[in-house]
Amino acid sequence: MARDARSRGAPQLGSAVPADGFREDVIAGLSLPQKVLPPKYFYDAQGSRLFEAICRLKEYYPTRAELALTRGHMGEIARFARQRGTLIEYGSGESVKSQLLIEALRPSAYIPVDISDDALRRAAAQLQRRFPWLRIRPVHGDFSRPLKIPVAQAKGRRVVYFPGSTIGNLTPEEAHAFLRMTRGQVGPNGAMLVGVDLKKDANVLHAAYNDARGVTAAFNLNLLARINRELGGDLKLRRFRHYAFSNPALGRIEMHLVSLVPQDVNVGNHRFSFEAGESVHTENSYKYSIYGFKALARSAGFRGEKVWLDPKGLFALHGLVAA
Ligand code: SAH
Ligand code: AVI
Repeated sequence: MARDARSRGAPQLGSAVPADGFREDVIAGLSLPQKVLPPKYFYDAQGSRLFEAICRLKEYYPTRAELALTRGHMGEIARFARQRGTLIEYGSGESVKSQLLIEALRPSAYIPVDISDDALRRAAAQLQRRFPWLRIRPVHGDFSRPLKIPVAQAKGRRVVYFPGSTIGNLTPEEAHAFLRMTRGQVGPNGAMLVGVDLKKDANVLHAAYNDARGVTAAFNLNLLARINRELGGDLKLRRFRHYAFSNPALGRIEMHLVSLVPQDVNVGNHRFSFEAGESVHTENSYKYSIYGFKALARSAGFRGEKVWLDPKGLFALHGLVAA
């Protein structure tokens, strides 16, 4: 079903979101011995706004670091990606970094893909105002499943852009499958630019996911609020606490929501019991060494050709070419 965004100046939104799996995934995830909820459901309109607020927090370094490295190396990044091709961006959100890339690459088409209808619409309308010459083909879709991207009429080299270390929210196996899919999409002459957060001091990571103002906690808890809003749940947010910790052995930050009391919750006509201290695992955020990410990319059919770092060495942008 294509959603209509044909108000003046707004690019039309294509949709590749299959029949809503939110209810099924919530019921299945809360039925497991270790309860889980997939992080892709964070991003309803409220969740997207909260993520944008996280990006502006002093503790959350990845956005600033990636912006700094993109600005600092833009000439080289543009020579690597080449001008006037097709730019496909996954998890585009606000498309802030994309604006720098669009300015430098002058692509013949820009295809932002996002599960957040709200973020996609806002970004596409803003980009169209800023770049009236640009052909924008937004796709409302879920990249954790095979996706068809409308590149048929587009000319030039295909470059997939995946910034923000969103790849870190996938397990390494899911990241491998995702990279295989994009390798197929860019074709033999294509390339990929992937923003990847680097492994670092656990204290720096801890602060980034436990900010003093509680915005990350609100982002995490919004998932329960979304279940209440959309699935008729009766979860009491005050009975859960945000809990995020670094797990260096598994190379990731984990986010959980911990039940503060023994309780039963209802989602539609399903009931789930929580012990005091029991958690729902809501997100992993994997951090990769440069070598580790290149090895993952290689296993999916890419060759790591370039790596750009921010001045503090916190974050990496990988330039991959089809191997
Ligand atoms: N690229 C931006 C936003 C990163 S936040 C940045 O670098 O700041 C992650 C983005 O990915 C959000 O906009 C979210 O809606 C989107 N996203 C998360 N899981 C997704 C999925 N499975 N399919 C499509 N988009 C997804
Ligand atoms: C989108 N993604 C890369 C963010 C991250 O850092 O894993 C989401 C996030 N979760 C908590 N803070 C930010």
